[in-house]
Amino acid sequence: MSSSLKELFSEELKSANDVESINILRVKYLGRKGLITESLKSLASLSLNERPKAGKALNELKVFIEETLRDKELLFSQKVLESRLSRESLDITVCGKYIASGKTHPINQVLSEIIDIFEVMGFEVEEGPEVETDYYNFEALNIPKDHPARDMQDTFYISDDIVLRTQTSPVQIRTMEKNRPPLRFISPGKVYRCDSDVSHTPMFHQVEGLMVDTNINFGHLKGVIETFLKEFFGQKVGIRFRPSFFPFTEPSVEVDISCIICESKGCRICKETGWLEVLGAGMVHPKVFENVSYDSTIYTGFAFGMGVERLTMLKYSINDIRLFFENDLRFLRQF
Ligand code: 2U9
Repeated sequence: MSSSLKELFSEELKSANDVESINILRVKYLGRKGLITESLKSLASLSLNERPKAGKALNELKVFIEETLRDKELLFSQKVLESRLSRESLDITVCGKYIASGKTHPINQVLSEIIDIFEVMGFEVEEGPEVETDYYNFEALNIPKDHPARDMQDTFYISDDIVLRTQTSPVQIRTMEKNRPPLRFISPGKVYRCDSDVSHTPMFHQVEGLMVDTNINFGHLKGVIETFLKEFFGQKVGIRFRPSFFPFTEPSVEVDISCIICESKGCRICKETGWLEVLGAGMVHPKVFENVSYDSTIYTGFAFGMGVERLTMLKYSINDIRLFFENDLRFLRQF
């Protein structure tokens, strides 16, 4: 039985000339229903005398087939590898391929930095629509239709009643309408004004902030603004608050930092004053609280607003705001 099987195997092996056909032979002879396996099972039908001899011969054949197939498989896979190695080559002296990778725009980098600083002080982040109603952009903020403050912000009108928001303050109104105090959040985002020169673009970014609770006073405003400016411009920066006017805050202030370009010696950027205006702020006007049905005899709050492009220009000594939007990679790659 085993000698005829061995002959059959040797015959078939002659025509096996790749790894694939070796595997087919392995299944045919050694598989669960293979010839060797089946022959081993049929040993049971032999007489007790014949069984040991036939069993031994079959086991020897099994080992022979296993070893022969393993050797042949190794040989064929080596041949495949050798032929691949002779066909393919790798020149390790060739220069690598340059793969351009994108990165965050400087304005978004600074925006993230501003958000991080306020988040550490416990401020949440709120967002809202860029196309707004006249009510949320102006009326609710104590800027009625014929108010001169409307001329200060050259508005893009979509229709009589719909505008591109000129500030992110409408987000504060919407958030106050939906929640009750205490509130502490900032609203970063794009705003639009019909204006264009070295320091103005029709679209720019603002971060406004609001904190409302019982007993919030001007000291809280000063503390938060000073902490922010020192974190952003460095602990040594000088800070001053000047009285100002906004329809939505009373009292109102504008905040200056010591000129970081000339170290307060006087230069073109600070107009020889040694100071740079960086943001506006104030205590929320009682009219604004009335508009969102907050009792202004119980609640007080402070608000502030800043332009992200202006802060970025001061931080990195950039003299033309339009550079941010021209997408010149030589400029953008520097950040
Ligand atoms: C509510 C009440 C009050 C937000 C404020 C300013 C002062 C301010 C300017 C800075 C530079 C706009 O980007 S900029 O041109 N902003 O001076 N903004 S107080 O006051 C608010 C906001 C929302 C409900």
